Amino acid sequence: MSHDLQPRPEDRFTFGLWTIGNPGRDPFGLPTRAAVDPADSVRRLAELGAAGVSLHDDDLIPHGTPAAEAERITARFATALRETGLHVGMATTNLFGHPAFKDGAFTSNDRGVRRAAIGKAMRSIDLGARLGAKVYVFWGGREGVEAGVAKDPRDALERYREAIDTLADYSVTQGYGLRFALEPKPNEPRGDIFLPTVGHALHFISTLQRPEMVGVNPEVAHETMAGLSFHHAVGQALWAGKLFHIDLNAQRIGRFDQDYRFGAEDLKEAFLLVRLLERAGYDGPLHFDAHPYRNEDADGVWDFVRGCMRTYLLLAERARTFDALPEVREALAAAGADELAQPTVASGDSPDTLERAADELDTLATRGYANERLDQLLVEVLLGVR
Ligand SMILES: [Mn+2]
Repeated sequence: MSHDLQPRPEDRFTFGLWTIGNPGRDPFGLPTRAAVDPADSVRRLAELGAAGVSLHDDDLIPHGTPAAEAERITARFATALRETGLHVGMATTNLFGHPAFKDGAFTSNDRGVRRAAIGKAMRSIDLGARLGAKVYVFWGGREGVEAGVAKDPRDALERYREAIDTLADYSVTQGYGLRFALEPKPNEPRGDIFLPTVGHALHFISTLQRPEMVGVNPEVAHETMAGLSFHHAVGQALWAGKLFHIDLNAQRIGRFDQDYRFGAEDLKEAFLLVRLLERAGYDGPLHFDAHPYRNEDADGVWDFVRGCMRTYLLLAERARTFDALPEVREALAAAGADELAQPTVASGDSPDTLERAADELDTLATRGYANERLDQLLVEVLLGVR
C-alpha cells in the first residue's frame, strides 16, 4: 500500500462547516447535538489532516448579525484558517433557509425576492473572495415548485440564467477570479427542482454569457436520488471540462436525501467514482457534503470525518491495485475496454466501406465480452482478497 491512510493536506479533502456542524435536526425531530463553533471546527479538521473547509454565508454569519459582530466573527475565522493552514475550498450562499425563499430565490415569482437573492449572493461572494475561495457553488434547493401550474419553466430558466449572468459579471468586475459551479438536485426540499441533473446543468451552462466561467458541482446523493449512475454524471462533466468541484457522500436510490458518510452505501459505485477521478487527474477539492448519523454524539462527528477521508484513500488504493493486476489487464483486454478509446472511423473510410461493415453483423454477434470475469475481479479487489 503506497499510502498509509493518514489523510494529509495534499490529499485535498475539504468539509462543509454545515456538515460537521450539523446538529442532527430533521423534518421530524429536534437537534440531537450542540452547535459547533466554526473556528473550533477548523482546528479539529486540521488535526485530522483535512485541507480545507467550505461554507455558506449563514454558516459563519447568521442572518441578522450586526455589521460589527459579523466583522469580529469573520476575523476570528480568518485567524483560525491562518493558524492551521486550512483554506476555504469553496463558498456558497444560503438561498433556501430564510422564509422569504419559500417560493424560490432566483426563480421566485416575486421580483423583490429575486432581487434580494441576487443581492444576498453578491454579499456572500464578497465574503467568499475575502476568505480566499476559488470556487463558488450555487445549489438552487428552493428553485422549483410543488404546484407546477404556478411557474412556466421557460420563464424560470430565463430568470435563473439572468441571475447567474449578473453574478458572473459581478465577480469579474470585482476582480475575484472565482469559478462558479452549479449543483443539480432532482427534488427535496421542493417537489421538483429546476436543473435536476448534471446533464440539465451542462446544457444550461452553454446558454450563459460567460460559459467558460461556470461548471458543475455534482453530488453523489443527488444523482443517485434520480436513479442515475453518479460516476457517469462525473464522467460527462469531466469530458466537458466542467468538473469544477465535487460533493462526496452516500445515498441509496429511492430514499430521501440521506447524505451519509462517503462510501457508506454502494461501495462499487464509489469505487468506480474514485477510480475515474484518479485516472482523470481531477485536481480540485475532494469535498464531503455529508452528515453524521443523527444518533451520533459529538465524538461520533469526528469518527464520521475520519471515515469519509479513510474510505476515499482506501478506494484509491483499491483502484490502483485493481489496475495493476495482470489478470485485470487481461480481463480488460478481453472486454475490449481499450478498443473503445480508438476512433471508430478511419481517415480512409468512405460511406461505402462503412456500409460494407454492416455486412459483418452476424459474425460480430458471436463475440463474448468477458464482463463476468472482469466484474468479479472488481468485486474481489473490493472485498480485499486480491
Ligand atoms: Mn451538496
